[in-house]
Amino acid sequence: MAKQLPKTKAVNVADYIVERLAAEGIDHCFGVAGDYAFPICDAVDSSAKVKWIGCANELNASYAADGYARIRGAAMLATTYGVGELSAINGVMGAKAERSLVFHVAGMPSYQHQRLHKIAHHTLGDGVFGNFVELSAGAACCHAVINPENCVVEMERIIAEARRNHQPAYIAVPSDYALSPVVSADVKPIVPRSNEAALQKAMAIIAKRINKAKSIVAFPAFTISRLGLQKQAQKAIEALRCPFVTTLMEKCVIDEGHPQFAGVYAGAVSEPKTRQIIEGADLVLDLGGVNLNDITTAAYSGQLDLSRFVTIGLDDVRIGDQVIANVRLEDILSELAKLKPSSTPYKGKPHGLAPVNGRPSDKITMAALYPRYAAFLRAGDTVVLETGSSSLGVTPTILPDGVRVEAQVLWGSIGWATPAAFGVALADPSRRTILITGEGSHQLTANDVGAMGRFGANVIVFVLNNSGYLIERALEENPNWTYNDLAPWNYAELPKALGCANWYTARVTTLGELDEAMKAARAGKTGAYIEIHWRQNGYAAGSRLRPWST
Ligand SMILES: Cc1ncc(C[n+]2csc(CCOP(=O)(O)OP(=O)(O)O)c2C)c(N)n1
Ligand SMILES: [Mg+2]
Repeated sequence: MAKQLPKTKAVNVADYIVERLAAEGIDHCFGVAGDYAFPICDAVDSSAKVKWIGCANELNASYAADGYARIRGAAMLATTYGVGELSAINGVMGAKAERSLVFHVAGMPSYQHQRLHKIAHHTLGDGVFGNFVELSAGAACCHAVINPENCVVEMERIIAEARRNHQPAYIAVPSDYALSPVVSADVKPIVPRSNEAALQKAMAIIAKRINKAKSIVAFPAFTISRLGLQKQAQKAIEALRCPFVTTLMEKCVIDEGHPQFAGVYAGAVSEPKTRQIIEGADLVLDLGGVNLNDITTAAYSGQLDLSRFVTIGLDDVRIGDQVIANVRLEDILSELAKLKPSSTPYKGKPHGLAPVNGRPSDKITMAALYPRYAAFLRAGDTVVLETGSSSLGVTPTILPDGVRVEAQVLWGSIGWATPAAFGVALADPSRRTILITGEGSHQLTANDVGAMGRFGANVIVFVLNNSGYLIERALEENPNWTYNDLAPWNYAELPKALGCANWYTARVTTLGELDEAMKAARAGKTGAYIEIHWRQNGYAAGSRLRPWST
């Protein structure tokens, strides 16, 4: 259905922007208010379509918007000039790295004051007003400084460009222009589409490569879930009948119980069979542009031959040195789904869940914790994983079908997962959101557990309290550097202090207590917060030791 643009008659710029973003399927706006942004905040607060979600700070708001965008396809973030938008840059830049579409709307000082070079608060006191636009624009794939005349046209341009790249867009709005009536313009929404001839050309080359290949493997990328193309990717892979392999960034993008699933590829630390399937394949069909970074390849180990790749990006297809532009990933997937190769479908060995082990009186070990997470999770859950030992431990664990996983593997900014889980929970309340975080990461952004309570986001939070930055201790020759220590918070008391009414909370040290707490958390209708206490007697140093797996 064609998108309806908002009516422009007697509408001010701020209202128009909010209405236009609502038409992109956005019904929440994460942010922190500020005077330059008041017109934007007012427009959201008075909108029947978009709800204001005040966060504790702009960094949290940007992470929450990223989480929301991953589920809904796009999100809105509102900040004030300089002090607000700069605090959000890490989160917006992470969204850019990880291809999550956040519309970052920032209120600027008025055009009047800009024109007169006034010395104003939240500036460097130099009468210059372009300093921060450049910085915030650097965290986006496109940007616009809005005025009443360009508003309608510029909004279409940046929405189309942000959709094409699936990355953030930055929209700066001077506070007086925000309140001026928008000037109408005759434009239509631009929907990114494949060029038909380019699509046919790309498909002919791909089909030829498929027919020639003795062995094919599909490599669905994280972008598949960012764009909401999981079903289309699965259909394509089923039509291809080949095995598929994922990296840590695509954990559970298609169910791990799928018969064609051939395991998680992580360079030299992959299962030998998984490694052989992908490294030995004649043709690797990269669906969406996999990110072969140091984390996903376990420090660039393994031997992937990139000359055997056909890479289907969001907007182009690359085969060796040949690039075919203007071809959309979703169109290639639906073309692939029509193929009928003659081979029998690949059928891997079933990947079952690890058995739950240990006695109720036993202290919690990581070897006993991960199978418990897997047993706890069920279809319809979305798990948000934080960077640190937890994500390294959970990602190799097979999880049940129907579980969705979100992690920030490439950008890896600790503190991301707590607000991201909040955004994920608001984006789809029909699913249960589970946050798994280390306590060190949690300390960066834990204040927005309060926002979870305030806005009824019933997240189940697991905080692993292991006395500091365990992952860093493991990477260091000296595990006892004091910079890996933390203030010893009473984590399980946070929800109460942060105003989360009736949340279930527990602090557990034995497996029996953990099992009880998991049961109670699952049964509850409110949020839940479980602090898992884990201690090791002395820390083993050296990256070859993996304390998170014992
Ligand atoms: C914003 C940011 N600052 C610093 C780091 C470096 N860093 C990576 S993991 C980590 C420690 C995580 O500790 P915790 O959350 O307690 O997890 P653990 O490994 O102890 O389970 C740090 C400081 C980072 N990735 N991001
Ligand atoms: Mg820790």
